[in-house]
This record gives sequence, structure tokens and C-alpha cells, in this order.
Amino acid sequence: HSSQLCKNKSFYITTPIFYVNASPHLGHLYSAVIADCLHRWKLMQGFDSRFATGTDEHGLKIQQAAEAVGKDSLTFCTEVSERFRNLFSSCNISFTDYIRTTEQRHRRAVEHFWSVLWNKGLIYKGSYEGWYSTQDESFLMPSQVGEALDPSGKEVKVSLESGHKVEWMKEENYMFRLSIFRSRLLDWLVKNPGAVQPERFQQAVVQWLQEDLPDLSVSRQRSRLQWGVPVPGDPEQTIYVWLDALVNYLTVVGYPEIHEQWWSAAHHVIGKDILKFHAIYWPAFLLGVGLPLPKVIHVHSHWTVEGRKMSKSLGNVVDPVENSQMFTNDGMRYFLLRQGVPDSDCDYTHDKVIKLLNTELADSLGGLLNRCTAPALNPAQIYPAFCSQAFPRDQRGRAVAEDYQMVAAVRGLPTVVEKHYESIHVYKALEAISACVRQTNRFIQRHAPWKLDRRDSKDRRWLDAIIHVSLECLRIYGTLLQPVVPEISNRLLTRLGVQPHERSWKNLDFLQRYHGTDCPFEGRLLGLDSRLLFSRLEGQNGDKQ
Ligand code: ME8
Repeated sequence: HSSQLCKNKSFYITTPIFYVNASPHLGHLYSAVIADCLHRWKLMQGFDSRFATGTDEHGLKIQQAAEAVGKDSLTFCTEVSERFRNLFSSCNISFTDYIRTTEQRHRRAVEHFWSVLWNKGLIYKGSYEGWYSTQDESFLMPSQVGEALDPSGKEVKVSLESGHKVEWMKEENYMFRLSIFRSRLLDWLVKNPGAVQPERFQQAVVQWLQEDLPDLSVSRQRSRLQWGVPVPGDPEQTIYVWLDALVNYLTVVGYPEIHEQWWSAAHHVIGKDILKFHAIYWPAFLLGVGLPLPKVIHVHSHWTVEGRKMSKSLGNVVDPVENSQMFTNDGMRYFLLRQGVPDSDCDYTHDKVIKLLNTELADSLGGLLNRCTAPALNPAQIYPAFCSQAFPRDQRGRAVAEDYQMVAAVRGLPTVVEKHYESIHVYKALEAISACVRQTNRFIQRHAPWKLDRRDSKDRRWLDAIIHVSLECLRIYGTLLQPVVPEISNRLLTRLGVQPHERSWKNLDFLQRYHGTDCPFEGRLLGLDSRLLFSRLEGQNGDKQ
């Protein structure tokens, strides 16, 4: 694998920046965990990776939320932004930059971006008339609007996609010449089949682009919207919050200065709800100012809770802080990435979390570690020496076909995991790891090493081989799991005596060399950390699951 080690190659990953009108929920943490997993993975591979997240603080929705609680806008934004930052820090989201759109560096970037579009004749003053959803901060075509009853039984117009209320809006605005970019956007998608992933979302964008693409209103009258960046040269207008927000991805890498190294490596993680903004508006703006388009837009689907959409009015919003305390940070991360499927929505229930974590982390992985390190089986607490073959020559008669199948599976595991991490199909990577863990457990079960006699030299060699192979399996699993469950992996690898510098992509050679160096593995002591890898969780009514 060392051939694929990328020293000093740049990688840049972002989450959406989150609106501060409400508290963080499970979905926000999910986006952040996906991006964090990819960031950690790239670091493991030797990339120089940057990872940005932060908060989206301008716009009518935020202005109204601050007014509703009688707070000054900036004070309100600062408070909620801190809650997001604290959530991410406490869940081991290892962002390298936390951007707030109310920062001066961002305002400068937005003003500059606007001026470039303006100077290129891509923005003109016009009058806009149409539907607007404040909750989504989005303009809608008549075909995207339907009717629904509000809580008081009154008939109202809503966005068919989000269900949020829309209003008819008529204003003097600045308009962006979005329409002229239609064929260039299509061209970009045709030439870059993996630009939007998974595939079905790229198809959706191509589909949208078959239809009419009207110019886009990119400002609001100041009388309506004060909370935002004023249009350079026209303080009577405020820049549209989505134009403002999208530029954050550039602010982070130093815009207006252009750092090609980072910008050309940009990967955006987004939820499916904001695909149009990222895969149509954003690329069009970038084409307008003459900057390269993002490398990949990774789209994920949504979490529902017990079969229903998460919403404040249903009172079923999952608080990620509370749940991470209940199930541990790594427990939450593991669940989200193991059950979350990018292509379709997933359902969250406490029972599912408990069952999954007990089965895969406590019993299967934790059980495997316990077995191989139990003093009864491994009284000297060692990681026995390397043998040139998985099973010693004079003992091969004892190994059976399934053993060799397991060895082959674990050898191939890093390549499988890499493919799935890269395409954020993390659940498939975890499924593959989990299947291997089960194979290793069966391997031990099959050979029942506790029945072997240490005093017999042949038995002892076989016993050491079994322990060596099992610990090697665990070393591979622990190394590959680092991007998903950093704390558990650390505990596991420390217990195995694997040093911090032996935990990267280049240390994944299974049973071959001693951790990538040329000397054969001579055996070593296990680490002293003998805490449980993951404690079993109890069900809500106290019953064991
Ligand atoms: O849209 N399941 O911010 P936002 C999974 N500020 N993920 C979910 C989710 C759910 N039920 N609900 C939300 C905004 N998300 C803009 C973005 S970017 C320049 C500006 C995640 O606070 C998902 O990633 O409404 C979604 O895209 C994001 O939260 C929206 O967060």
C-alpha cells in the first residue's frame, strides 16, 4: 500500500455551515462526522488535509429568530454558534477552521466576490417577482409550490420539497445571469461523472438543468433585510444569504487571495436538501468569477426519527449532545456512520443504537480483544513473534480452508475500506470490517486455543500462531477504524502496543513485515491499558439488549 502514500498532497473538506436560528440536531452532527471521517482518513494516508465547518449567520430567518427572543442579532448568533462549536469539539470533530459568516475576513471575501461578478457584467439591476421561502432562504418556481393547511387550518402556499411556507415577493433586486451558465454546467457534469456523488444526485442535477434556468435574485431590499452584507456601492440592498454563505468555502482558504493548492482540492459534504445551491448556484458563481469548480460534492440523505421527519413541532428532534453522552461519542459516531446510507433516508431509534453498539463494538470487537489478551490464554501478555507464513510450516496441518480465507479477506480489507471511505459509503467499509471481525472470532472459536497445552512445544507454537494472527487482525481493524471511532481505536491499538507512528496507511501490511520496516516482527509486549473497549449499554427500561 505504501505506493499510494501521498506525502504533502493537499485535501480540503467542508461541511455546510449551519444556520444559527435553532440548536444543533442529529443531522448537523451527521454531516460533521462524515466530513471528519474523510479528513482523518486523508491524514492517515499522508495528505495535508484541511477541514472547515462553521455557522451561517446572516439572512431574514436569523434576523427574525433573534428578534423573536429579543436579542441583538450578533449576540444571538454568537451564542448559538458557540453551541455548534462545543458540540463538534466534544464529539471529536477535528476541524482545522471554524468559520462564521459574521467575521470580517468573510465580509471582505464576499464583497470582493460580488465586485468581480459585477465587473464582469454578470449582475444587473432588475425587478424580481416570485415565491420565496424564508425557512429555506430559497426562491421557487411556480411548479415547486403547492397548497397545504397551516396549524390553524388556514390554506397556505408551501414549498413542495420542504413543506415550508412561501410568500409572494416583489422587489427591485440585483439579478445574477444564471441562465447563461446552463450549458456550461451541463458540460461540467458530463465531463466529470463523479462531480456529484452518489450518482443519483448527479442525475437529479442534470435533470434540473434540462428545464429552464432563470436568472437568480442575489440581493434583498435593505428595508426587508438588514442582517447581511450590504451590496458594495449600494447600501440600499443586502446580499442574498446563499451567495454570502457559499463564499465561506473560499474565505477559509484565504480568498480574495487564491491558494490553488487548496482550492483545487475542495470537497463539499452536504445534505440532499441543499443540492441545488451547491451543484447549480455555486458552480455557476465560480464559473462567473473564473475559479475552478469543487472536485466532489458528496451528498448524504436525511435521518428520520421513529419513522417521522425530525421537527420542532413534532417534538422529536434528537439532541446530539444528550445522545453522545448516553452512547459515548464514539458510539454515536459509529452508529451514524454504520447505519447512515448516503443514497436514502435512515431512521433513528434508541433501540437500534443500543443493539448495534452492543453487537458490534462490545461483543464482537471488544470480545475479540478480550479473548486474545486474557491472562489465561496469554499469561506473558505478549504479541507473539512473526512467522514467515500465517501458520508455521510444521503446524499447517492444523489450519483449515476457512483460516486461509480469513487471511485473504483481511489482506484485502484495506483496499475495500479505502474505496468505501473515499466515496463516503462508510457503512460499507464498516460492514466489511465487521464481517472480518466475525471471521476472526470464528477462527478462535474453531481452534479453541484455551484447550491447547502450553507445556507442549508444538501446541505452544500453534497457540502463538493463533494469537499472533488474531492480534494482527485486531491491529488492522483498529488502524482502519481510526477515522470512525478515534477513541476506541486508540484504546485498542494502545492495548496491542502499537505506537502512534505505526498507525497510518503504510502500516496496513497484514502478517507481512513488521509494521512496514524491513525487519521481521520479533514479538513485543502488549500495552498496559486494559480498560474495556466498549461497555455494553442497557436498554431504556433497564433490560439487557
Ligand atoms: O442549510 N438528516 O443550514 P442548516 C441529516 N446554512 N442531515 C441533516 C438533517 C437530517 N434530518 N437535517 C439537516 C443550511 N441536515 C445552510 C447551509 S452551506 C453554504 C449553507 C444537515 O442549518 C444537512 O447536511 O439548515 C443539511 O444540508 C444541513 O444539515 C443543513 O443545515
